[in-house]
Amino acid sequence: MAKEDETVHYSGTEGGWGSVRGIVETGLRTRPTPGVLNTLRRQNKVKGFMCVSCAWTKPAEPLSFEFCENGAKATLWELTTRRCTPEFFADHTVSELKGWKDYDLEQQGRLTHPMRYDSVSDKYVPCAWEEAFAAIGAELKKLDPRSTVFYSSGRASLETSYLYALFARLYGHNNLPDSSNMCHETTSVALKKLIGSPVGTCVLADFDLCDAIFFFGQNTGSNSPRLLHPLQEAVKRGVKIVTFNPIKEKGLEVFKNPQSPVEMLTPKATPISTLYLQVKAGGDIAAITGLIKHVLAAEEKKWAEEKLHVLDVDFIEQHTAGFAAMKAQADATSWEEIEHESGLARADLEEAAQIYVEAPRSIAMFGMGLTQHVHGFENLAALTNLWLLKGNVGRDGAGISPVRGHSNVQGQRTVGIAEKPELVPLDKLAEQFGFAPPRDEGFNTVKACEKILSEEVKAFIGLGGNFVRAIPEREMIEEAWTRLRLTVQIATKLNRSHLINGEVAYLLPCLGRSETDKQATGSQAVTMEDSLSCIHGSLGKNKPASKDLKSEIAIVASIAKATLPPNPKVKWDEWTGDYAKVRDLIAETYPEQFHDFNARVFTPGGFYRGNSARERVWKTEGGKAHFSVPKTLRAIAFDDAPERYRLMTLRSNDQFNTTIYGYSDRLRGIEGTRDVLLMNPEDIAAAGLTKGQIVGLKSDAGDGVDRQVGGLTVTPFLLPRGCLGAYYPEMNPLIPLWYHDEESKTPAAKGVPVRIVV
Ligand SMILES: Nc1nc2c(c(=O)[nH]1)N[C@H]1C(S)=C(S)[C@@H](COP(=O)(O)OP(=O)(O)OC[C@H]3O[C@@H](n4cnc5c(=O)[nH]c(N)nc54)[C@H](O)[C@@H]3O)O[C@H]1N2
Ligand SMILES: Nc1nc2c(c(=O)[nH]1)N[C@H]1C(S)=C(S)[C@@H](COP(=O)(O)OP(=O)(O)OC[C@H]3O[C@@H](n4cnc5c(=O)[nH]c(N)nc54)[C@H](O)[C@@H]3O)O[C@H]1N2
Ligand SMILES: [Mo]
Repeated sequence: MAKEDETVHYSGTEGGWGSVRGIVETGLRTRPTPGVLNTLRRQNKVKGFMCVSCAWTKPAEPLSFEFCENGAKATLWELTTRRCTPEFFADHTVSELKGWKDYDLEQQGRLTHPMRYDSVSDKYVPCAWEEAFAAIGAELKKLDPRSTVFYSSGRASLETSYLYALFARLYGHNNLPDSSNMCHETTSVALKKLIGSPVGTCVLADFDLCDAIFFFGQNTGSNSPRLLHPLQEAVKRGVKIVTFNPIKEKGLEVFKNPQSPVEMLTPKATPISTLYLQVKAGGDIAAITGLIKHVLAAEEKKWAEEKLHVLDVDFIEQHTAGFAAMKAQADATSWEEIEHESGLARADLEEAAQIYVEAPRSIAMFGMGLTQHVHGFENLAALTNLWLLKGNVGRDGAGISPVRGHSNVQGQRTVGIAEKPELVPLDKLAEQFGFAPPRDEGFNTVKACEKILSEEVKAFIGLGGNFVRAIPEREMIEEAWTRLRLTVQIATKLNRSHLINGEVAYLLPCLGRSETDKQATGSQAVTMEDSLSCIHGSLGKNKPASKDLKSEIAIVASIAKATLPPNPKVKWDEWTGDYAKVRDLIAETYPEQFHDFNARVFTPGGFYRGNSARERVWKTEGGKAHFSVPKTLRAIAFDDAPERYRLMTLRSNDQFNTTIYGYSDRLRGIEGTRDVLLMNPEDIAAAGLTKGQIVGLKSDAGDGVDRQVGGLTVTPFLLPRGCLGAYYPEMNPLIPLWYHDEESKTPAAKGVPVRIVV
């Protein structure tokens, strides 16, 4: 491995003054409204508003500032005083705006008026809300419901999501892809199949009881920084943290708590990971198999010497199936193969495994580094194997804990945004609303893209998000997109997806979560579910960015009303007037989880909606937790070949998905640009390249399609050999649409086969 001083890196710590500066710089750029400090003080507190950044949980006893650098940036971004007005659209054609960078589009600020695309002038022109709803309703009525797609990004509240999904089903389809199809869908599919619950099994209290935490492919310092506080507390208690990540991410190395005067004013900082292993991209199945081999060897030894167990044999016996086959496979896998595939030394894997062996209670955490692979399912199956061995599921202080992305992405699934009809209580909906819900499987994100390419899809509604920027195969999709009959985007800020329009196109501006939402019965609260399955109320109090904004609920309900025939059980206006009534509907559909919903909205720390796997009730085929035999040791679906690299598409510390706040990836030491290609110095030399050289990348997926991105500066970086890093979403044109997890169809954005072009 190359040495750090030969590479670009950050020499500070996560948190500390750097994160304070990060917030201030975003503040200077977005020019937030006065009173922003009061808003930040209310962030993630009871009766406050819930952060629009990540989905990490909101504790019952919050810190005095329960927000992080990136949460503050997200709030400042929403509270900007900049406005993207009808005058702006009068000055620029849509074709001209297509030439702008994503950053510059969003920098125009908050959208203020409903706009209709006028193809004659190639401009967005203002239109009245009622006119927009009537026109969209008229278009939808003419279409076959199954030729339409209702997408959602993971930000909309439980109330909006429930009504949006209900609208789709009343209209006649299950085409409800959402951002989680590109994200933790692998988790939802794998954990459901293996332990019978699609979500994580931990609660916050588990972090106070565990003895070890293992991180796989999750960049806490940038993407869920508030999680660093419980981690820091855990480290202080002596908890061992082991990280598997091709990149040495700062947040998992050391943390300087920006809320601790002692740490801010002295050189003091908390080291986070006890052991940090730079696994090859796609090498986790092999690495985990190595850990399993060591655990099994430790069991044999302990039994031989002391007649005691390392494994939780009672748990395995009572609660699981498939142990013998899994063990046989691990025994048959050689250490040579494991070392080759993981890029890690046996001794290091044994050291990590010994921490697992010795820890009475362990938590596994993971993110996109496991889910966004062709064999992402196998990554999670391997991890589940390891966790079942010691009964680390369904026990206090232990568990499997995916770190979710968008602030309500998990909750949307909970209340019906799902293309899979079996995940939704359709009989209950039929009874509640007096209709026959569609029972056929709808489109997920990849399927929606395929059907847009084949022109079977005619209309697309986007409830937030930036679909054409977030998906793979961008260029092909953008081209097909213009053949859609109808595109409707509900958004807060202008982005690329708003510039690729169907024949009839509307851009509808909505309130942000931090803003007052006044309806017929007064100011409304909304709710969301965090990564640990706790539900929180959120109350916006800021003055809306424009008097012409509507809430997401009002927009969804108005489009639905303009589309559907009257139904006495479906009361769009009444629901829009009082969101508590929507919560009553949710409670009626999902009584086990949402009983007394309205009474519990502002429970400190949220209310826990429960998880069967935590109770060791396995809602799986056969009623047991499943060990499985990995199909492969490599999460990437192609062989090594000369000049072929594994590209990981990465988030910087200065973006939220496709929203680019700025050009500073401080925690990786990259400043002023996003057009970089991170590469091991030895690979740079071996490829005959030089630091600073401008190169391009070409997809090497072997399907004959030419996919290229150029203009990248070769940047020496501490990565395993053969792995490259570059930023998402800029690299998305390189990812074939068919390159996704086999089981869940999550695009494989972390192991893209590429070549370098000079
Ligand atoms: N500030 C900020 N916060 C965010 C977001 C944001 O963009 N900005 N996005 C939100 C969303 S929607 C999501 S889903 C989450 C995403 O948060 P994460 O799950 O952290 O996702 P990424 O940043 O894409 O990458 C995760 C890590 O995986 C590592 N990695 C890549 N390939 C592999 C591999 O094969 N094995 C292992 N072990 N590691 C690998 C990368 O080095 C990186 O550190 O964050 C959410 N929070
Ligand atoms: N190559 C590659 N591709 C990826 C990933 C990757 O790691 N690598 N990650 C994937 C992941 S994990 C995800 S989650 C997706 C993200 O995909 P999306 O969720 O579709 O994208 P975002 O960038 O989060 O959407 C940003 C837009 O949302 C709108 N918005 C913001 N706030 C609100 C609001 O309150 N209401 C409404 N209606 N709109 C709002 C704004 O207009 C903003 O421009 O991308 C995926 N794509
Ligand atoms: Mo995500």
